[in-house]
Parts: sequence; C-alpha cells; structure tokens
Amino acid sequence: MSIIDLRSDTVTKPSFEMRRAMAEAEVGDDVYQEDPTVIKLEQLAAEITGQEAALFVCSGTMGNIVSLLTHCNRGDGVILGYKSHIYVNEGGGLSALGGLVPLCVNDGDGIPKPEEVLSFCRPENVHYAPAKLLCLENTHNACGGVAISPEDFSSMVSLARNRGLSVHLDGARIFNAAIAWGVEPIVYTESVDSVQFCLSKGLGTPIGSLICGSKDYIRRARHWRKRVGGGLRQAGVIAAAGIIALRNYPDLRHDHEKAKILKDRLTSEGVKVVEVSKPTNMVYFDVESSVDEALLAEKCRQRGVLFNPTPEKIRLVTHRGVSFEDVEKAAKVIAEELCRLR
Ligand code: TLP
Repeated sequence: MSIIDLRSDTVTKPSFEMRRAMAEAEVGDDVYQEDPTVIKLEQLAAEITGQEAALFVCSGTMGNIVSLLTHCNRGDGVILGYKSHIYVNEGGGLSALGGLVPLCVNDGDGIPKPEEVLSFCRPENVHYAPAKLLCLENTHNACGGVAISPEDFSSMVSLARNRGLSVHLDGARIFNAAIAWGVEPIVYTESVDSVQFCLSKGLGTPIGSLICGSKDYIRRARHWRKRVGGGLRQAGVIAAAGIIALRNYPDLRHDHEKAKILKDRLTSEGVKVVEVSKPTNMVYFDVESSVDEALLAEKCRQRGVLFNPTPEKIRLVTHRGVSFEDVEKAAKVIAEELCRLR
C-alpha cells in the first residue's frame, strides 16, 4: 500500500539533485568559517532576504531561539502570539534557555492585534518586564497556514519599530507566503531585524535553517549558536542541498495547488474545512466532538493516509512527496472514515 503522508511538509526527502550536490559538496570546518558551501548558502540567503548576512543553523527551533537570545537579555519581554510556534511548539525555550518573558497577544488571524502589541509598549517601570522584541510568523502555521499580506505585515513592522521594538520573523515558510501573494520574499524580510527560514519543510532538504540580519547581528548570533551547540564542522554536505532548494523555491506553488484541491474535495464531501483568507499548503478541518480524532487518524492510517490526530482542528499538509492524485484519494478516504465514525 502506498502511503500518503499529510502530517507535515517536514517529511519531505531530498531529491536526487540534492543528494548529488551533497555528495559532491566542497567542505571545510564551518566553526572556522572555512566551509565554502556554507558560505555560499549564507550569501545566497542574505541576498534573497535583503539582509547583510546570514547564518546556517540546524533547525527552525534553533534559528528562533538563537535569534531571541541575540536580541534580548534575561528578564526582557518578548511580544508574540498565543498561537505562535515559538510560544506553543518550541519547548518553552525562550524562558528555559533565555530567561525571557513571553508577552502574549491575540494572533487569531495570523497577525497580532495592534492594540494588544501597543498595550505592552509601556513606559519604563520596575514592575514590568521591558518589551524588547516582537515576533511575527508568516505563514502562520496554527492559523490555518495563512499567508499574511505584505501590507498588514509592513504596517505591523512599522508599528513595532516606531515603539522601539526589534522585530524577528519566524519565516519557517516565508517562501510559501511570498508565493501566495505573488511577491518576492524580500518584501517581508528586508524590513525586519532578523528572519529565520527553514530549508527542511516544503523546500525539501534534510536539515537546516538560516537566520538573516545585519552583520553585527549575525556576528552575535554566531556566538549564541556556538553556545547552544550548533557550531557545525563540515556542514557543506547539508548546505549543498539548501542551495538547490533556494533555486527551486517557486515549485512550492504546486503544494498550494494540491492543498486547494484537497480543500475543495473535502468540502464537497461535507467535511467542515476551516476557511483561510490566503491559504498556502495547509488544510485544517473540524470534527464533531462525538468523533474521536485519534480513532479517525488510525482508521485513515490503516488505509495509507497519515495525519496527526490533534484535539481541536486536524491539520493536513501538502508537499512534494504527495501527488495531485494522492490528495484526491486522501480526501475520499478521510470523508469516508469520518462518515463511518459519525
Ligand atoms: N513546525 C512543525 C511542528 O513543530 C509543528 C510542523 O510540522 O509544522 N516555525 C514554524 C512556523 C514551524 O512550523 C516549525 C516547525 C518551526 C518553526 C520549527 O522548525 P524545526 O522543526 O526545524 O525546528
């Protein structure tokens, strides 16, 4: 039985072209900054994001924590969404490792509410953790994979900047956002103080993320990366795949097309799909409280369709490891099993 894995775009495997580039990569010791392939990837990332410099890190989580540690000191406040990946899905690293205070705001539509951000921009007062940083996420994973519009994004960045906050973008899927809005990624990334984006999601590399920012910022981030054990040696072997990924990023549009088909098919089968203003490669759907999500996931798994059984909304993620035919089949299987469990 062939498997249709919709758990995440993190399950993508490197292409033949990537594997060949990895095998042939020129390498050196990257802690000495002597790996030519890593240097090439970092230069490419800086160019694409319109930032001065970039740093290769092991994962999106590492990219975010290194960024937060670089921007803030212990006791500083970080404004971020209740639903943000940094707050919900990164093991509380900002508090555990950085002694940072999460100042949570409503990000139900994918972007923080301006008045809530402003409510944390308070005059200096010994009672408060001083807000230093605003974190944005685009696309916003837990908000349906929504792509934030360039206008909404830039007005939020200006609001934060005007209040003296630095801005970090968790752009794990920033290329998906850019494609959804038909703009270049630089439209989002140039204006922020730092951006982290992932190579190992829809872009399909086995490992790695990049942090981009000013030269001074990246110099300090390099120190934090070393402290958290992220200084790699012959990392060119994996960076080589990243160079291919960045060249091919426009292919992500196919993942959005597949998600659209998946959504349309599920909707026509009567499944309650969550509407998203600017969708990308994710489809979320609701199940009635009478339906056991874990059982639904198990029944679908037995028929070769994989997704994670989350208690609230169930997420399906399209990527290059699933075909157009696969998503049609997955919609049918999910609708049938859901019907049986009702
Ligand atoms: N997200 C994963 C899970 O952790 C939920 C997924 O399957 O989507 N920022 C965002 C917005 C992310 O979605 C993720 C991964 C990360 C950061 C962390 O990236 P990694 O997994 O490379 O540490």
